[in-house]
Amino acid sequence: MQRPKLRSGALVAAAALTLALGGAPLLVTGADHLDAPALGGLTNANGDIAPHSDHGDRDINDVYVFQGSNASRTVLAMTTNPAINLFNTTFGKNVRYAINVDRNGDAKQDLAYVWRFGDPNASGAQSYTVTRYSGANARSYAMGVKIASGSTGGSGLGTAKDGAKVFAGVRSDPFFFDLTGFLGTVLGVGSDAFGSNPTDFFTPLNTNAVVIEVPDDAIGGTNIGVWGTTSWWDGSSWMAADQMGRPAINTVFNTKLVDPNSGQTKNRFNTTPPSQQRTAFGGLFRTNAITTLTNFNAVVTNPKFGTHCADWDATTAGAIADVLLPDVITYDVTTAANGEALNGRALADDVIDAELGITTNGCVTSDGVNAHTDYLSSFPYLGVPH
Ligand SMILES: [Ca+2]
Ligand SMILES: [Ca+2]
Ligand SMILES: [Ca+2]
Repeated sequence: MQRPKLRSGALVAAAALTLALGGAPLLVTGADHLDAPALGGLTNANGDIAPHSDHGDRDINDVYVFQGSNASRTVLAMTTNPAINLFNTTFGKNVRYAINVDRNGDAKQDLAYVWRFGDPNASGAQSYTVTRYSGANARSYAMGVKIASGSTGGSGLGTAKDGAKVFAGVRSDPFFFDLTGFLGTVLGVGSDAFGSNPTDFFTPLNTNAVVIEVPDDAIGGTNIGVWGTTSWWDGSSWMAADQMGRPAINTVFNTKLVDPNSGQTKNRFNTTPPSQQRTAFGGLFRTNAITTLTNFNAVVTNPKFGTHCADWDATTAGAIADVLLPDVITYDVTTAANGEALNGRALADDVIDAELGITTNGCVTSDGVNAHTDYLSSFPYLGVPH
């Protein structure tokens, strides 16, 4: 397989995405792009690969939390719907997009910012609102306060109360990863390999994004946990759709390498509250993480990952699993984020390198690609769309 030339056109890019997704049970789509069958997922009923989904508007790609350009402010961001410049889709009118905050370490929401969207107008722009829920309402959405409204057209910036800044609309996808190199090295797919002219698959791709920046006081805690959730209205009730904190947890640890029902497990992971992720379904998610960590280097075929490298012992793997579950981003809001050190996640943090190191017991510590160069120094921080 030739290295995809994404800039040569949307059709080629879509084909490349299809090829890239085709052979990969691990880390396939990056962080959490289309990570489960219920989101449209990677495969259809025939087992064919589907790089795009009718439910992509419910799919969370990545979640970020970091210090604003003013150190007394905190930024929460979530990207949704991958490769949107290839498929020209919008936010879901029937979807709630929530960024959740836990203030007391129990992995249950104490604060949530929820975006809702209207129908696209003739030019594709959508009106939006942002509602702030706190306390028990952050879990039930029973009663909230509308703090902002705006449109995805133009700048995407909204009008906000209480010193907040808000954004919703299309941005350059901040995520970076040598996807084809990973596929070649780990799975023997194609002719690319890690360390061989590393190329960032995500450089030309756009994504939808919601971003909010608030004074630290509005967060209401110092050491917090952050994760994103989406839910959709099925006509009679709200259904949980996607969920993620740290990148690629569902993608890396709930795979067919360790779980014969990995599709069902991925759906369950996305709909199990973080506070129950260690114990739900008989501890399945924790077991899968441990099994992956104790077998990863041995089961992948490339010698770099194979017998040359030892896997984690079970005790250490259990300790790592208990750090990674519940799947929330832990962050001290008084500090600059450092995703590699599991403290928040800034746009440029090389979380994939960190995750490669963790998963391979230090055997592979980089995919060879670095952060994008199009991040902004001020709100909304994510780069302008391609
Ligand atoms: Ca996802
Ligand atoms: Ca809590
Ligand atoms: Ca990297």
